[in-house]
Amino acid sequence: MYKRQGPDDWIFPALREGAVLLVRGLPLVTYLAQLFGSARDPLKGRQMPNHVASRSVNVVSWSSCIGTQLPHAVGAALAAAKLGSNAVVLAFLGDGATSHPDFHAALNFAGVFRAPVVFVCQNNQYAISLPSTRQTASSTFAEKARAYGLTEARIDGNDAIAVYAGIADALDRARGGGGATLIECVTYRLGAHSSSDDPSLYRSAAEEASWRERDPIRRLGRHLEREGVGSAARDREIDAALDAELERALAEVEQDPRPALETLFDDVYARVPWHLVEQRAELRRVAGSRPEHRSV
Ligand SMILES: Cc1ncc(C[n+]2csc(CCOP(=O)(O)OP(=O)(O)O)c2C)c(N)n1
Ligand SMILES: [Mg+2]
Repeated sequence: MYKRQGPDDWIFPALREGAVLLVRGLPLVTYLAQLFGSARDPLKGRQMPNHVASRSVNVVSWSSCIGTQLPHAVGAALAAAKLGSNAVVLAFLGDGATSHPDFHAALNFAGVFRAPVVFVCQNNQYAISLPSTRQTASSTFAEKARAYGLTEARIDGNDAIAVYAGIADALDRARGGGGATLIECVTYRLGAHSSSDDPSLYRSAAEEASWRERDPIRRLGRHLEREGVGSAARDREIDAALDAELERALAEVEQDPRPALETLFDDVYARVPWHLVEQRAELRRVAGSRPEHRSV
């Protein structure tokens, strides 16, 4: 049986792994508070709304600069090994990140120093509008592992069970001292890259339709149904329960105040230097005399 990820393991996400925080136990209201940047947001409203992160579940913030998380992940993995911890680091990237120098530096370090890290490349065929055939002349992304002495794996990314088994296998190998793995999960981005993207400008409806038939969620649903542990009725029940939970959490977080203005000065210095103490006091005076600047 494969071992699951442990609570001491770290996750360095790319653009599309937000749900992992909830899977690892972050309360939904905390997740939403970060989207809203409200007082309950552990990052105090300073991070981009969809860059949700939390130390409580060992998930670091992702960066808008594609690929920068990869050397950080290797550093964290090497640090864990040096400290004698059993922790392994799981680092995610898109196909687009493989052209960034950080990807190559990270894989090289991971190979040379046998870092306990697993790289998961979500090859969804496009980096915004650029197809993966223009991203690389290699026949696969997985084979790039070979040049750096990593184990390579290529998985059907629309097969949830294959993804689980492949990643669990690589985590076991890393934890057992067997070195790093680069996994390529072959999948497709059915939606737009972002709200400002129009995929109809660079890909055909027929291509989208062919991938829609392989929708991984419906595929897992069909599998569970065949195994006798799922059904369309059960899915509807789960959807309704989740919708209700989300509605409740949204209603609660919408009532939250904004972070207090003086929190602007928190978390940068262990001891706030004198000039910032002065500025904080000045801010309190100004905000106190101008209600529109008060935080609540
Ligand atoms: C270093 C860097 N270069 C360019 C960009 C602009 N950019 C934002 S997202 C993106 C595409 C990323 O593609 P991929 O890694 O495949 O992720 P996907 O959108 O498919 O999830 C690019 C080029 C950026 N954010 N950072
Ligand atoms: Mg991509």
